Amino acid sequence: MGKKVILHIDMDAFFASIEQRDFPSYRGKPVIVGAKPGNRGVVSTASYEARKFGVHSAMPINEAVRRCPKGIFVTPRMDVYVHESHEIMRILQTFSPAIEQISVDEAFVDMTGSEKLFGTPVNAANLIKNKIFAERQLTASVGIAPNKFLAKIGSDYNKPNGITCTPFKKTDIEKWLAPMEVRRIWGVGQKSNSILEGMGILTIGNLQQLTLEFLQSKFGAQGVTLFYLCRGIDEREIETVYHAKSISREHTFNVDSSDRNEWEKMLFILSQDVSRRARHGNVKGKTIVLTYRKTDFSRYSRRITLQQPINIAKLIYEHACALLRQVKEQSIRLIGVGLTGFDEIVQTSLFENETDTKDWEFSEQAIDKITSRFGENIIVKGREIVTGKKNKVVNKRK
Ligand code: TTP
Ligand code: MG
Repeated sequence: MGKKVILHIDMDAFFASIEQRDFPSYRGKPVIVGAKPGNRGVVSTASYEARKFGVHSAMPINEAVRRCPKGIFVTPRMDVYVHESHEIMRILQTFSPAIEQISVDEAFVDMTGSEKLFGTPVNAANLIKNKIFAERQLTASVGIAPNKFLAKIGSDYNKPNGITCTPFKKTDIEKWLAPMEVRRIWGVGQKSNSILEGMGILTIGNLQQLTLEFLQSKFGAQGVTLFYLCRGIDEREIETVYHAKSISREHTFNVDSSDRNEWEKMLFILSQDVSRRARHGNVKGKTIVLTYRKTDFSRYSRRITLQQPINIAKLIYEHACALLRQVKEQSIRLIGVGLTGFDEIVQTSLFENETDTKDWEFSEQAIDKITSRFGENIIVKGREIVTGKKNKVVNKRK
């Protein structure tokens, strides 16, 4: 059986690069996107110029001011970033149908067997980077590997604007991974990392010395995963929308948010994204799931199951808002919405006015078509106009 060719694409300093693209006076300068200086919030991301001063994601914003007093501090424009994310995913879809988006600025693309179309994997990676740059004026880094785990390490290996092809042979892979820090392993959180550190396990090479039995006794199921990942063995498939059992999107607020209006606004953006992906995958779901994380990081979800499966953003949003009204929390850290229950089609309609639903479905499909031709910002929906954030971008496009 031939090896797979998996690419992991990760945009460089994503939010900051968009700001530098849209505001030319920021280019070549330290740009820090995040909470307003003077507040207790954190840095979302920093341009590579700002990183030279030691500024990085999740750092308290006031520490960033101390380290980089001449930095340009910018408040995030989430709706612009989410739309940019869609544009990039749309470009990736022109290279392969097997795409798995894993965050706002990164995705796996399965390029196995595409050599006739796009040449060698390195050539394909260059084509992808060039297309993103030509259409969106943004740079990305790409990892090329036989699996998802190695591809993700690869994209981070030579950032920004780099391409890294990891080894493909077992012994070379183990050697390549050995000197890397354990925290590079995707899924090793701070807790496991500090346990491992306490045991003197600092590198992936150290981890490779431990037996399966030992790792399992220390970490349970995660120990088994660690045993394989530290050797670069990862059998996970690309989970496209077509194979997924659910489609969801979450957002972590920079600081705990107690503003219900902000929660709803974020749900609106997230619902549109979930809806678009469901329409793209030609699926409808009966269950809408609202997820939130309390300020102590504990995670909760509420769900509603309809009689009729849907994929319309307006309905996903309305049901998510109804679920949100049942949440009595004062302040939350994360909010998300998901659609699931794809395969059970029920004949009866929940909606009194079936035509109304069909109209929305039709209108949202039309929006998909228009945006895929002219770009995301050509159309703004009610809620975005009300919030007023989009107007500048829309005018620019007109
Ligand atoms: P990343 O891909 O982790 O970071 P990045 O794209 O800014 O920089 P690079 O990949 O070149 O290292 O995250 C993507 C975006 O997600 C980032 O631009 C801002 C946002 N983000 C946060 O808001 N908070 C965080 O703690 C992190 C890590 C990212
Ligand atoms: Mg990135």
